[in-house]
Amino acid sequence: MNRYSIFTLARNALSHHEHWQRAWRSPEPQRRYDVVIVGGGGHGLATAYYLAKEHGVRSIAVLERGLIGLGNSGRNTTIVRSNYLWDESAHLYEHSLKLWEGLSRRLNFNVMFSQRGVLNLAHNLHDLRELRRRVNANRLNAIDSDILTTQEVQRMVPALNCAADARYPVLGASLQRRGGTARHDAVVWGFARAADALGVDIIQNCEVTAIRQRDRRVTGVETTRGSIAADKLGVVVAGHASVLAQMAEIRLPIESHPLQALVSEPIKPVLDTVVMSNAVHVYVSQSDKGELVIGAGIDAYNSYSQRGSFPVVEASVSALVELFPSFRRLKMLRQWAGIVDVCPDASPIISKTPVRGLYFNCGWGTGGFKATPGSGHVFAHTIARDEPHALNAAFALERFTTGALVDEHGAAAVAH
Ligand code: FAD
Ligand code: PYC
Repeated sequence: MNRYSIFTLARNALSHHEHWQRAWRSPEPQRRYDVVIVGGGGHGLATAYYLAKEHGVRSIAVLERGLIGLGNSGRNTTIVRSNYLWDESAHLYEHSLKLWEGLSRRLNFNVMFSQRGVLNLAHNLHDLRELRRRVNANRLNAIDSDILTTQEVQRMVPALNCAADARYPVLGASLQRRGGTARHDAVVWGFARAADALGVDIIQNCEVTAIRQRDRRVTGVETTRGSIAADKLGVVVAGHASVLAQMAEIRLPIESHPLQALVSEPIKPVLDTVVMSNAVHVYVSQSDKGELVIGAGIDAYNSYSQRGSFPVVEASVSALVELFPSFRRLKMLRQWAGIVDVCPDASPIISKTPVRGLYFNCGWGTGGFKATPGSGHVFAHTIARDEPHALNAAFALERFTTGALVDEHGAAAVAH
């Protein structure tokens, strides 16, 4: 912390929380920008930051229909890891994990990245074989990944029921020690502040209602705050990607589903790692506040409502208390959902489109938080150079016509 930050902190501590300097400006939209990013989640803000920082683009706006970070970026369970099966995904997510490792320093904002490790449990021989296969693939990509025995898992997570007669016996687990969690709001705020400092206009309460194009070249957008012209348009709207694509007469191979999470009342430290079970569709970690952060698989139906249905939560909590019998007595504090956009191969789309100057970044489904810095980094490259970064070339729209899918259903961690 530098001298300026110490004095600022002391002044704010004594100020009764009044007259704080805004972390980012609230400018009126200009009539024209070189690049407009639609969507003020972590991915959109990271894209704008890297466009300004690494590609020298000086005229950028991020348009957000509500307040930044209130989409999936502020609704997720914050798990970060890079242990994906296929080389293409492993390289992309590992690029992101490396950026996470220096992010607080780079943004001068504590994103509370905590490398507490991520465990994936095996409950039968097939699970174990599948995890071994992934661990071996990870190691070939120089990604840290281990298989733990039942005893090692029990030592690491004493509260987990590893008894041989458990409803879901634990035959072992994979562990990525460099994986963990980060504070989701801080990631959004950190990128917003850093992008703003580089001159990016972050415009909230500004919904894009139409995409303008001439001769299949983008010319700008219509918004609830007027028309804005742009040479290039990057769309990063998570659960609403299909809606924006339709505005440009493009059809994406995406389905939108609710994905739910919930937290318990806060308790003393009981779990210092992340535990996931793909087979029983539940995962859990403990936040710094002491709440257990619990998640489920997607709700199977398509919807744009950020709610989700009770049976999904009920099934996940039933599985959780089988795995952690002592959690039975906890009260749940709150539940919520986000809308996730899922591709047929459970991999993202980071791509140019048939409309020149129009780029889409979407389809992260249940797993895009971990990709926030990496996604922004390669998407900025794609937009600035009008060609994919080497790390996102495999994630172009063309794969749905060539058939070169990157099937990550096994590593996606949450059932869909
Ligand atoms: P968002 O944060 O949703 O941002 C998109 C923004 O676009 C929104 O703010 C929205 O308001 C805006 N927008 C939409 N339409 C318009 C429009 N017409 N005009 C202007 N703005 C518009 N991933 C992990 O890696 N680990 C996890 O543990 C994890 N857990 C999850 C748990 C839950 C319950 C959910 C819902 C998701 C989880 N995810 C997880 C997935 C992750 O949250 C997302 O992949 C990621 O946050 C997407 O970020 P984003 O910036 O693309 O989207
Ligand atoms: O992608 O690791 C993940 C994840 C965990 C919970 C939701 N997504």
